[in-house]
Amino acid sequence: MELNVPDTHGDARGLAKRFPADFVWGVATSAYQIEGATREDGRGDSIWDEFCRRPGAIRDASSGDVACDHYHLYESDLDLIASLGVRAYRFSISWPRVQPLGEGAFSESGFEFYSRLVDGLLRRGIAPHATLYHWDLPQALQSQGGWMNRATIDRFTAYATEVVRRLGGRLASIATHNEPWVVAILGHEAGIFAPGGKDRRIAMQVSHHLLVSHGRAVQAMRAAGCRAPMGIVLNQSPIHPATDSETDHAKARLDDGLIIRWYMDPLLTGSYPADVIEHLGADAPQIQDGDMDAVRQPLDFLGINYYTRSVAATGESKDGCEPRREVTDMGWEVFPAGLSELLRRLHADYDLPPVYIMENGAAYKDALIDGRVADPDRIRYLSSHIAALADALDTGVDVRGYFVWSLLDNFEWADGYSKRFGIVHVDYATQRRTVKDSALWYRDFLIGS
Ligand code: IFM
Repeated sequence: MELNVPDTHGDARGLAKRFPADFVWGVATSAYQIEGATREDGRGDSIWDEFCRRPGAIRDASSGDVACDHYHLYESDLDLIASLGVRAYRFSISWPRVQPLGEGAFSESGFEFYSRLVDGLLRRGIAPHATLYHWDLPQALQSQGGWMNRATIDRFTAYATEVVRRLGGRLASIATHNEPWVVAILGHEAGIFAPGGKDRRIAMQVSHHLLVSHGRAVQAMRAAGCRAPMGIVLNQSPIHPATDSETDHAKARLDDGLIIRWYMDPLLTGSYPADVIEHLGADAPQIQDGDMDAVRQPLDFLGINYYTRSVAATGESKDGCEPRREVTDMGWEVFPAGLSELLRRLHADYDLPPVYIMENGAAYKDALIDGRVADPDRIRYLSSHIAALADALDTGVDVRGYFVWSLLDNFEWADGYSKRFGIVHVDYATQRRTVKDSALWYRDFLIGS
């Protein structure tokens, strides 16, 4: 399909040349956001199925019940990925699809789906990068306390071990968790994501259990003989003070502690940042003997999801008169320089394993007109972030891969279907996929790489 894509092709090929030939270029999705078929083949309920039933929880009162119907359309979706020249695909495994209750019996049909998916990818020359937990905890485990209950750590470890027993030899990489900050804070303190909790102490305990479960799962998967590279995926952004005031600087430092160092420090150095522990006081998590050693497992890679920077504002600067900046449909500022800044900072502060940008992308109000979606803003967003990534590489950061979020428009959590992140448009009434101009740009970019 040749469309009149804005003239960025030459640039795209030039940009591609800034990366090594073995750099991994991919697209990403997650199970609950695209699969649908939530009640098929014995899949158990997840906390997101339950959360979506709560009046007012999801902006358009929708759910992932049908989503992109990828569970049924996966073969043609894999053809689509191949047609874009993309050679790596990041997806997540739905825990309740392969183990409906989160403990006990595994589902043969659930595992068969992922087995077919992985084989389908390999047949097309696309490397399968799996994430074990992209937020869809089996509801049966939530009924026993969810991630607040230490027993969930053991359940997750058992689930991870079974995944590698069945699929491990065919996977290009395995990430334990996607964005544990989001799970802990948006899900257990802010209450805007499943399971909808609003308690900081619980949220911080959950963050600790997520990290311990990461480490224990990695230990168990390696002990089971799995040789696939293992890591974790963190959402991160540099945090800038809104003004030069002391209070804004202090807030930026604290937010940096709560969002970046709270995860990076234990994973890479084996302890939580002392300033954050002090700030949390009675809300600091309870840590058992051996926990921190478990968290700090050698990582084969670190996954980073980057969308925007964060701005820390206090007092008056909160409603300050910042000039209006360019934002996406999420209201997130377009700030590509933040990606290189973040990577350089992590590289300077930690002994990093190879880094993969596991998500980067943008939602825009796309319109399908006469079979075409012209999305020049997304093309600019992607190309400017990829250029920022090249800058980071130039300064010596060991980045090995980049995945666009997302392959398809999909269920954007509490925003339902109101936000479109895909480089492929989905008409939810017909499930028709239309390649957006940005996907064609990415294809061209990949041809140059
Ligand atoms: O859609 C999400 C994804 O599931 C996790 N990272 C951020 C994306 C955009 O909000």
